[in-house]
Amino acid sequence: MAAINHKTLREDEFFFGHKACAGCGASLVLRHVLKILGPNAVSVLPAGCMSAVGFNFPNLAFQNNSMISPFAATAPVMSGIRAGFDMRKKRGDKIPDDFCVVGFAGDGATADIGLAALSGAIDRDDNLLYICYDNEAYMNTGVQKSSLTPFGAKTTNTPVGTQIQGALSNKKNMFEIVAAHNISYAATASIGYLPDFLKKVAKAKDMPGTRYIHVIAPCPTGWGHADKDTINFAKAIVDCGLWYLAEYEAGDYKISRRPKEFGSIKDYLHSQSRFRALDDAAIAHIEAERDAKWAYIDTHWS
Ligand SMILES: Cc1ncc(C[n+]2csc(CCOP(=O)(O)OP(=O)(O)O)c2C)c(N)n1
Ligand code: SF4
Ligand SMILES: [Mg+2]
Repeated sequence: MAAINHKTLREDEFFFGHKACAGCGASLVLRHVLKILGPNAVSVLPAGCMSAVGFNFPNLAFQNNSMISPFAATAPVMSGIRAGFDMRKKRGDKIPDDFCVVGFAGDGATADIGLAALSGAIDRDDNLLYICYDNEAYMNTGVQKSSLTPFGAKTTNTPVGTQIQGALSNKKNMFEIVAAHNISYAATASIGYLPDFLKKVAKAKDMPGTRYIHVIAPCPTGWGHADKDTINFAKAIVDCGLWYLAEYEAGDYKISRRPKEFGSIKDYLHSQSRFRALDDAAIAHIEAERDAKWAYIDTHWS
C-alpha cells in the first residue's frame, strides 16, 4: 500500500459545493475519505448534517453515487447495496475492482438509533466501511444531546441552569463497543491528525468484512468555537487525552499516539461555549476519569 499523505492524495474532489457551515469538521471527513476511495465508492448517509448539506436538489455535492438512508438504517442499506453488486458480479456484470460501500453517519445515527442495525452488519461481517463522524450531538436538528455527547456539555436538552449543568452522562465508548463484536477492523481518528486518519482509511479500504472508523469532527456551531479553530480543537482533544487514537485488529488494541504529557483539559473545555459553565470540581472529575482510562490503556494495550 502506497503511503497516503498530502503529496500522494489525489487532486480530484468528490464532495464540494455543499452547504455546511464554515469550519465544519464533518465535511472534511467526507472530502478526504472520498479522495482515498475514489469515484467507484457508493456512499450512504442517514439523516444528519452531511446529508442535509450534501443533497440539495438539484445540486448534489457528491461526484460519486450517493444516497440517503432512513435515520436508523445506514448499515442495512449499505449491506443491501453490497449484496446487489455482489450478485451482479456473479452474473458476469463488470464491477470496478475498487468498488466499495462507505457509510458516513453521525454520532446520533451511529450510537443511538442505528446501533442495533450496525451491530447486525458487524455480526454478519458484511463487506462495508462504516465511518462515524462524531460531532458529539444531534447538530442538524439544533444541537441536542446524543449518547456521544460528553459529560458537562451544554445542549438544547441538557441546558445549564440551577438544576443541571450540561450533560449528566459520560460519552459512550463506541469504538470499544464495536471492537467487542470482534470486528475485522476498527479504529479511532481525529481530523486534527489527518495523516493518521487517512492511513487508517486507506488500510480499511483494502480489508474484507466490516470495518469501522470513528472520527472526531468538531462543529463550530454546536461546540461554540471560532470556525478557524476546528483543526486546533480536533488536535487539542487528542493532546489533552480526552480522545485517543487507536486501532483494533485481530483481537488486539493498539494505541496510535500516546501524548507524552497531556495538554490542559481546562483550556480545551473553557475555550468552547458548550463547556464554559463547568466549575473546577467538574473539571477535576473529568481529569480523574481521563487518568483512570489512560492508566488502563498504558497497562493493557500495546
Ligand atoms: C426516524 C427519525 N427520527 C428523527 C429524525 C430527525 N433528525 C434528522 S437529522 C437528526 C440529527 C442527527 O444527528 P447525528 O446523527 O449526530 O448527525 P449530525 O446532524 O450531528 O451530523 C435528527 C434527530 C429523522 N430524520 N428520522
Ligand atoms: S452544524 Fe456543525 S456539523 Fe452541521 S454543518 Fe454546521 S458545522 Fe457542520
Ligand atoms: Mg452529530
